[in-house]
Amino acid sequence: MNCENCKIIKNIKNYTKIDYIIALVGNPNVGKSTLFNTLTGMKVKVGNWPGKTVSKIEGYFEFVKLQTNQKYVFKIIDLPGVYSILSFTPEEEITRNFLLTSNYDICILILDSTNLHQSLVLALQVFEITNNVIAALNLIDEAKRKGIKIDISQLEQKLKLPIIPIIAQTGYNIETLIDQSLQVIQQKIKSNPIKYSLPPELQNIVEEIKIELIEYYPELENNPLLRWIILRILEGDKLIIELIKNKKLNQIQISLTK
Ligand SMILES: Nc1nc2c(ncn2[C@@H]2O[C@H](COP(=O)(O)OP(=O)(O)OP(=O)(O)O)[C@@H](O)[C@H]2O)c(=O)[nH]1
Ligand SMILES: [Mg+2]
Repeated sequence: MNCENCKIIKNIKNYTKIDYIIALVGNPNVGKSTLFNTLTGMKVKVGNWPGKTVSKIEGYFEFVKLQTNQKYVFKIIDLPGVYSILSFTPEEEITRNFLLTSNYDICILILDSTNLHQSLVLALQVFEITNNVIAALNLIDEAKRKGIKIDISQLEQKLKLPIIPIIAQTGYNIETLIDQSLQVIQQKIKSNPIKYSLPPELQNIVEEIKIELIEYYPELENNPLLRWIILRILEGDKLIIELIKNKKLNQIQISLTK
């Protein structure tokens, strides 16, 4: 899977068009800004506090496939670190609203090798709203130091998406990460991440609400996010409820259907 013939060019200035947009998503402190800086050559603050990213930051880089001399300009967006996208904190709101309403070609989900459990809580929530996703397993140097071993191919089979081990700090394997992202964007590799199943009691409630909701809002019937929308209504999610009431749910990019 290595991409020896791929090159990343940072600090690009004279580009005429952007080919693809990447959104970086992950828990706080997993190395999103470090990866962003390694790819773009920018110097966004990294570290836990006070370097914490609380707004979205944009940068650019070029990806070149040396054998064919194909070149692609990428825009990359460093989103605030979040533990969930249920939209309770300002950071969660920025990240969640970006994933729902903005235009991006792929979401790179940064997983922390040293705290995989916490990373996967967020991952399952991201998989609910987009299929255009690839995972970067970061901090593999730290995991190795701590004696943590991760069976990547088993994790890939379980989550049903490509997972690329990287070290954002040194740039190890980042060409492969971008090459694989490109292949997912161009649909040469399929990413169809798992969706969690609901307990039967909750599933029944969702089905009941679905019938009533469609009666009032028939346009929702074939919306691939319908289950997710109903779960958000049950939680009292203000943004979603407002969008439904004002019949503005079409503002949400339904990237599950892309
Ligand atoms: N050893 C090691 N350290 C890393 C790696 N990637 C990032 N770090 C370090 O991890 C810390 C957090 O990195 P950031 O890039 O600020 O993390 P972030 O995900 O942007 O954090 P928030 O903006 O708070 O969400 C920094 O001290 C980085 O230097 C890596 O691959 N290996
Ligand atoms: Mg950051």
